[in-house]
Amino acid sequence: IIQRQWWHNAVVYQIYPRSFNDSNGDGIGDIPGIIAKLDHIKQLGAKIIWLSPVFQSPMDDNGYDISDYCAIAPEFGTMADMDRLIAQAAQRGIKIVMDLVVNHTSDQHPWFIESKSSIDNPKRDWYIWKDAKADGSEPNNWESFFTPKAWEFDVSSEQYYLHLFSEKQPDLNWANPEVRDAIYQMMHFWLKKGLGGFRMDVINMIGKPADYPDASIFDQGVAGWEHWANNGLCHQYLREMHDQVLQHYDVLTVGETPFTTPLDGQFYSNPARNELSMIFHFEHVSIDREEHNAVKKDFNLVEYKAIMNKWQTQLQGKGWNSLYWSNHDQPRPVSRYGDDSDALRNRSAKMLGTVLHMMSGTPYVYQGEELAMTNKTFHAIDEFNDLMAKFHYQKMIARGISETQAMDYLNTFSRDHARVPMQWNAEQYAGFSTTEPWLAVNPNYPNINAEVSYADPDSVFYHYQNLIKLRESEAYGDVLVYGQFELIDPEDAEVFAYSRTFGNKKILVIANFTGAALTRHYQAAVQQQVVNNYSDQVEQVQSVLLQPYQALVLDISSD
Ligand code: ISL
Ligand code: CA
Repeated sequence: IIQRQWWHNAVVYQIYPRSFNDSNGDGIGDIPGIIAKLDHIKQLGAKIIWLSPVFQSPMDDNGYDISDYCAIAPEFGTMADMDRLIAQAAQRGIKIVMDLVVNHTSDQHPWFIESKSSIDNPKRDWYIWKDAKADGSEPNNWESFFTPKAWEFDVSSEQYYLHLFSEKQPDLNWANPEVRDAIYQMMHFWLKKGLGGFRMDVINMIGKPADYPDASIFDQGVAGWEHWANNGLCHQYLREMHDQVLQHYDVLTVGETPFTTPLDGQFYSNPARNELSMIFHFEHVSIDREEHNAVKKDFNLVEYKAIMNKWQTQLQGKGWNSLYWSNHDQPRPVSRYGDDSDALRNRSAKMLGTVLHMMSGTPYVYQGEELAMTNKTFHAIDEFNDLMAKFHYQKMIARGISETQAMDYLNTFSRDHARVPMQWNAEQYAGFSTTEPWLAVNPNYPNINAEVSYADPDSVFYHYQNLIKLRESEAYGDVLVYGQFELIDPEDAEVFAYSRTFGNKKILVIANFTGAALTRHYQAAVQQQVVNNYSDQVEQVQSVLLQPYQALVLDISSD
């Protein structure tokens, strides 16, 4: 068994500050607004908050474009507010994890302004500047996540700079030791305030090969990733970061890492390698779409189970998993994997929470997931705020897809589904703000909100509270946190069943992923029912009738 860490049995609650709670009536969520709602998170039971960026930013990508790492964006508050948030959270036993966005900065960061000012500026080499090819074209054929090409031409200095995201998010040059040192100093500045750690934005992209070769793989996402994702340089920089910074603090670090396999997962999270605590992989959120091409695919439970199975088993004792259904970049899980109709919304949301929280790893809950908030219907492209929605829309239209089909894709996958305001109560603007919010609320807020959830003992909120408690419990903590995972019936396309074993303790998780009643047969003697999202008592599983979206956790220990 791996050495115990404080973040092993804790649950992380993610806050997207712009959309959480507006304290001063300007329509934008802010830090005092978060402080006012800390008891919501405490009541839920999460011990860690991951705060999406609150740093000074022109907000081209809502804060993932930072212009000063050591200042708070005025619309979110002040440094004093941030210090107060850390202290107020600590009083409730909650640690704050901040977002470390250091693959790129904003083009308004003073470092980039200097770097751009001339070819011989001392900061020129802090970013990635290259000459055009002989024919005047881009230095190589890499693509960007948010624009067609990863290179932007600067007319005044006649060179291109690299941006894997928007042209307002130039990539830092990690090959330059001065850049790395500046980032490490900045990390000390924040960690000294008593942070619980960092979520590291696209941290697996910081290593760029010195020769900037052309991409040759074009059908698996953003062209170029074979060169800049998960390479040896990235691991070397992370070990240096650990040595210079992280080893001095007892913190949680989670790398956001698209294009990773379980072997990469071991490389990043095996404690002996001194890199990160854990990573977010993207395999399960890539089943139902080709994101880069904005193409929908069918969700397939067999594939989902195979993915989870390989991560669960291959990291067992060799690393650590993070577990998530959603975040600020993903649609709402109940709409995506469950059924968001009035009849089955709560049922299916509880089922999804149950299967996730009973697996091995650190679970993440994205704001509103505990209320089973749903996707919203957008009626026209200009209702979206997100730059990625606009880019994907243009891509689809250019490919000859109808406006209706393009809107259908975005109504399924847009990042804005996660970013509409948090639904607190049935008052105007969902209690999020006293004025028109920056992104319009989902009209279903009178029925789906925190106040309604608190008042209903059978709500998704209390179900999540119970799941979170179980991980910390005397009876089931160890088996849930450290138990061996075993997938049952990999080919069953309707039911996800698995067991977890730790010493004599064994639990069985059974979840119906469909809206139909099904009968299944398992060889196990039920000692006790631990979780059930229906009110029946399950005493045997030799032949068990599963109601639509039913989820069961059963103690099947043999002693
Ligand atoms: O948004 C995505 C999934 O729908 C991804 O393709 C995303 O762009 C990628 O995972 C990187 O995401 C992170 O970095 C981006 C930022 O826009 C995202 O919000 C952030 O999570 C650039 O900083
Ligand atoms: Ca505000």
